[in-house]
Order: sequence, then C-alpha cells, then structure tokens
Amino acid sequence: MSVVVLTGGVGGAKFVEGLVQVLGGSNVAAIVNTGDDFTHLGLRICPDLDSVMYMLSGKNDPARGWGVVGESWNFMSALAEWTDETWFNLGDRDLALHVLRTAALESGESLTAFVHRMADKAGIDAALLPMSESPVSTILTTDIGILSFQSYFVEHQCRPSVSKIRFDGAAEARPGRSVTSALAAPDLEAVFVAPSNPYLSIDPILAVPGMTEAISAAGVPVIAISPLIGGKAVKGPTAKLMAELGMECSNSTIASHYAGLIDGLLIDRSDDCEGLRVARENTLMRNADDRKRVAEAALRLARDEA
Ligand code: GDP
Ligand code: FO1
Ligand code: CA
Repeated sequence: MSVVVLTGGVGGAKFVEGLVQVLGGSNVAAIVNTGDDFTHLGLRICPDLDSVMYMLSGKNDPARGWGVVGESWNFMSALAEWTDETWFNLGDRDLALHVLRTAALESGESLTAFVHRMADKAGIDAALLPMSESPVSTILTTDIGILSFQSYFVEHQCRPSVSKIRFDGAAEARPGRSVTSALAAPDLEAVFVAPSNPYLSIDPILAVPGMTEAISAAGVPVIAISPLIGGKAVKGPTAKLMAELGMECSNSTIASHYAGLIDGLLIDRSDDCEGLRVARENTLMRNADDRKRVAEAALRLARDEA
C-alpha cells in the first residue's frame, strides 16, 4: 500500500521521514511546495525540496533546521569581500545542489527529472515530487510593502506584519504528471497533509489548479497533522501569521482551513479539536523514534484504527 504526503520543508520533512521508516521509501510519494523557490545570485534555489532531500538522506542539519550538517561557509566569507548581498546564506556543501540544478534547468531538464536524479544519487527511494513544473512564487503583502517569500522569511526574519498572501504563477501551473499518477496509484491508501505551515507551505500546493480535485478523486482518507502544540507553532511564523490574518491560533482553525479536504486531524495529546475525526498523540518530533511514532499514529487514524 502506498501513501502521498503534501509537505513544506523542515517541519513536513520530519513527518515524511517517519512515513518512510514505517512504510519504506518506495511506498511514499511527497508532493513538495515550490512557492519558496527563487533565483538568487543567478542560482535556482528550491528550499523545501532540498529540506526534504537532506532529511531523507540524513544530510540535514537538525539544529539549524535547513541546509546540510557539517556545513562550511567559505563561499559566504568570500562573497562578503565583494558585495553586500549576503542576507541569504549559501553553505559550501549546499551550493553544489544549487549549481547543478541551475545548470540542469538551463539545459532543459525538468525540475521533476532533476530532483529524481539527485534523490536517486542520495539513495532516496521515496518519490520527491515538485508540486508543479512551472514556477509559483509566494508573495506577501506586509506593513513594509510587498515582499517575496525569502525576503520576508530570511531578509526580514518574518518580522513584518502580513495582511495577504498570494501565489503568483499558481493559476497557470498544473500538477506534474508524476503528481497525478501518485494520486491515482491503484494501491494508494491515504493522503497526508504534513504538519507544515498551512498558509505558506500547504496552500501553495493546494492553489495549483487540479490538485484538490486529484486528491478528492483518489477516494482515500485525507489526514492532516496539526503544526500546533498547545496553541503554539513548534517553530516558525505559523502562529504569528494566524494572529495577523485575524484567526484564532487553534486546531479548530486548522481544521476549518482544511475543511472539505481532510477527513481527520492528528493533534497533540495536550490539545482539543471539535468538528471532525481526531486522534491524539505526542506530535513533537525531536528524533527518529518521534517521527516514526507520529507517522504510525497518522496511519492508524487513516485506517480508522485510532
Ligand atoms: P518550512 O517549509 O521549512 O517552513 O517548514 P514546514 O512548513 O514544513 O513546517 C513548519 C511547521 O512545522 C511549523 O508550523 C511548525 O509548527 C511545524 N512543526 C515543526 N516541527 C514540528 C513537530 O515536531 N511537530 C509538529 N506537530 N509540528 C511541527
Ligand atoms: N533560512 C534562513 O533563515 N536563513 C538563511 O540564510 C537560509 C538560507 C537557505 C539556503 C538554502 C536553503 O535551501 C534554505 C535556506 N534557508 C534559510 C531556509 C529557507 O528560507 C526556507 O525557505 C525556510 O526554511 C522556509 O521553508
Ligand atoms: Ca517552506
């Protein structure tokens, strides 16, 4: 039996890795947000795809969250000798993937094919699927003006107050062929929505025309894992964004955000949520055992064994 999981970067990747532990990589397909992607210093950068790739290959830096463990920063030191454009940190080891991807895309290879080739090199059996081939850019309206995603997230450290989020290019995008075939797999048993940021990581995926239709057409349980524990995000701007967008920071808000899409929500043991099928588990993922536990609980909920 196979599963599909919709995911962003660091938070979602932990859940994807748990699913891989439980089911084996060949039974897991991850549809990954590309709304964070941008071109910086001529290099095409796909942070969420890379976060999932680094996590599944054991190359990720657990302390920093993003990037490669044991990273060195000689490139950044050299860059600073020539320019002030140093707000986005490109580690020496991480750089390899950006250089190869930029060259591959310029030579006409598709993003899906490039990711497949790199995942294969990294010994990853799971299918890592960009949500679409054509670029989609998350753009935020804030109190200091309109910001691209990385400018908001990294340059301004999520400090600006957000009043609107849009996904440029989404209307013209289509789910890739591997995305639709993963969702149409005859042995598909569930679709999961990872505990990623609903507004910045999952919404761009759902904004691709045809995506929600393909998920519904799969006819399998759709289960989300809440990114909130005790009314707070584990990391990142989810709770701050919810407040700025006028929402209560609760699992009920997450459930109503995904209404019509999900059949069940996995929440933390300490939490509550009304209005749909819920299961409780300790959902904090600090290590491999935690990731496995959360994946198993999500699978039990999908299988109605919870
Ligand atoms: P990003 O793309 O790197 O920002 O990462 P994601 O969007 O995939 O994940 C960010 C979200 O993951 C945040 O809202 C966190 O609250 C959530 N998150 C991170 N770690 C955990 C965890 O261990 N358990 C749960 N339940 N949520 C988590
Ligand atoms: N996040 C930061 O907070 N600061 C950085 O300098 C930074 C560099 C970076 C380089 C490559 C990469 O793949 C990710 C990087 N990230 C950095 C994370 C990135 O901003 C992600 O989009 C966020 O984690 C949200 O998903
Ligand atoms: Ca992201």
